[in-house]
Amino acid sequence: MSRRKKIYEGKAKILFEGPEPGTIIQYFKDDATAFNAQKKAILEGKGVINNQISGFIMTNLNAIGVPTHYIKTMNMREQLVREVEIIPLEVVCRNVAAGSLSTRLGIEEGTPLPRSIIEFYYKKDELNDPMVAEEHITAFNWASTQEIDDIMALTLRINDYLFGMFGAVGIKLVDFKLEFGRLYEGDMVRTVVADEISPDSARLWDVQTNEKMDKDRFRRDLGNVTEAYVEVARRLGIVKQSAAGGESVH
Ligand code: ADP
Ligand code: AIR
Ligand code: ASP
Repeated sequence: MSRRKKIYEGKAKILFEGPEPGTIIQYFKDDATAFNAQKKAILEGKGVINNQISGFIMTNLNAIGVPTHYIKTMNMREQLVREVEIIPLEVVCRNVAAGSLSTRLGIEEGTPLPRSIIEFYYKKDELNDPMVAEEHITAFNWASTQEIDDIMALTLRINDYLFGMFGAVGIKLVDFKLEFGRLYEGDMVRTVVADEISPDSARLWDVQTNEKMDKDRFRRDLGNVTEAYVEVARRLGIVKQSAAGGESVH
């Protein structure tokens, strides 16, 4: 396992060369970071659960015809994905006011938004991922107008699908972040969903109690972070037991 070539180590994942050209292995670490890695911790088991949740969601997206980088889950912490050229944007979709939107616009957390809102952030840690407009994206050639159109259409489809999927198990999809990449297939380039979709990259609230079941538990020192992620996986039917009963991933 350790003889594979490491391509990149990020804050939450490591990328290794995959078995075939054009593939890579995403290894999910237990590291948690927030506020651009100013706050750090190891949350035992987080990587395992995010690997399972993200694999589950990507499988479902592939099944409904939303193209993603995901090929298959290899083991508890690793998944095989297609290598893409990452478009340097963090695409955030929001249904309910929270986090930076609440801070920036003075809208109380939990206020439903009149419609789903898509925002773009320039993926640049040194700059703290600043929010940008389409004008910046096209002027600086981070993505073409066509790619922005594809990204917006895919993001809205994903939001519709995930909102329903989480809603069915009593979870409100408040907001989430997506990354997209360019998948080169011969002369063709396709825009596909990359990275991960997990409680690290989404805000998930219990519908009944509004209890947070996502990375805000870590950001805001609410405790029981991994336990909340396991509960998300349990409700989605990915793990069988509750955290207290000792989960089993299948
Ligand atoms: P970060 O780089 O922000 O610290 P991670 O620790 O999650 O984040 O590292 C994963 C990195 O892999 C991210 O930079 C992400 O953009 C990149 N990535 C995700 N999916 C793919 C893919 N299919 N091909 C190439 N790079 C990818
Ligand atoms: N996000 C943005 N950058 C990294 C991540 N994980 C996610 C957050 C939240 C949404 O994007 O986890 O679900 C909006 O974040 P914020 O901080 O802009 O309110
Ligand atoms: N993951 C990013 C970081 O490490 C941003 C965040 O989720 O707060 O800072």
